[in-house]
Amino acid sequence: MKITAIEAIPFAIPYVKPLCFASGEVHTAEHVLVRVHTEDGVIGVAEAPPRPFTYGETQKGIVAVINDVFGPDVVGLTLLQREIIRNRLERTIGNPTAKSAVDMAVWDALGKTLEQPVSELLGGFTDSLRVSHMLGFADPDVMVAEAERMRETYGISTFKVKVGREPVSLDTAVVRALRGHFGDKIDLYVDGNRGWTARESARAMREMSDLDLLYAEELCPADDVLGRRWLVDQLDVPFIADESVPTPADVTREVLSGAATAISIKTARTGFTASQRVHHLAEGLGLDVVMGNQIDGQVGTACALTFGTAFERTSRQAGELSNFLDMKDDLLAQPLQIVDGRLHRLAGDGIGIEIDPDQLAKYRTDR
Ligand code: MUC
Ligand code: MG
Repeated sequence: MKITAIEAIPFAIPYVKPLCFASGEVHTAEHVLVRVHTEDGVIGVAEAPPRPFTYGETQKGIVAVINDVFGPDVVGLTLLQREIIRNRLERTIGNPTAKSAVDMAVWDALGKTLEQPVSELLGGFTDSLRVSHMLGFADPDVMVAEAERMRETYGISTFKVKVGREPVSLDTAVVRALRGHFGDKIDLYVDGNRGWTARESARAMREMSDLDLLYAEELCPADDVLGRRWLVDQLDVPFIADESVPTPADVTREVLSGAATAISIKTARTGFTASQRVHHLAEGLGLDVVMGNQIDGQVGTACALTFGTAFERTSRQAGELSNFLDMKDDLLAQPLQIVDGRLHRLAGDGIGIEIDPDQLAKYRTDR
């Protein structure tokens, strides 16, 4: 079970259409495939999606930090020494997606070595999740048409609408159009990616108070400390902390200060090891959690599915597991299939995915 090498392979797959939101936009999945090799010939895989506008990581930076820092930290340890691995990776405060991809590739290698699915090693609660789809910025009729297509083609009926533009009526009009078109056939929540001030957020939430929203996510910056508490205090829906809680300690700080009342768990950001801690913390505090999407490809989505199916609390709400559908292509030998609005756990050991070598050769950018 000894880890002998870690590879960080950059690849680029274009999107059919860009995903735009208050903090940035994504046109191409310029991700990093991480492969952990063991002395037994097992290879664990995971992917790191750099989000420079959120965490400051870039594709080149992820490759460099894995090759120069995290790889040497981890090579020579065994797959069972995950707390030592975590301890060494956590010496670095930043680089959340690079650390998480290494952590999840180690878990994948462990599952493959033990011939067990990682979802069962983590908790094994259920075998599928309801899927929630993220709708990026667009005009109301375009958003309604996309939601209609997602419902008809994949049976998806939960939508997270990106908001945070000025004036707030640009976004509230979209949410109103979706509710008007679908009535109570869909569930809706909104994510501002810190685009509004606390005052704008309060105004927008008042304008949408008749639209039966499930949640509001990261509408204004957590650094607007008192404004954010003022906002969260007046809402009658849970307020999800996403990019303001990259570590379990951030969850404690934000929740105990009244700046959030629910948590987005993103395996791209906290891997499996730290996501377990975030989950347990949320359970102890009695908070809702949503399996979030760091605009993951199919490898990353399989990781979110693995974690989300492991626990009762992570499988209560629809998980954000569908934005890989906007990519032109992907790396998996067996593409993920959303059927009747659900994604089912994969049959194989580990995370349950297999990388198609021809697809990797086609999209990797280091050769
Ligand atoms: C989300 O939930 O915010 C957009 C930016 C990011 O960091 O993640 C995505 C989705
Ligand atoms: Mg978010």
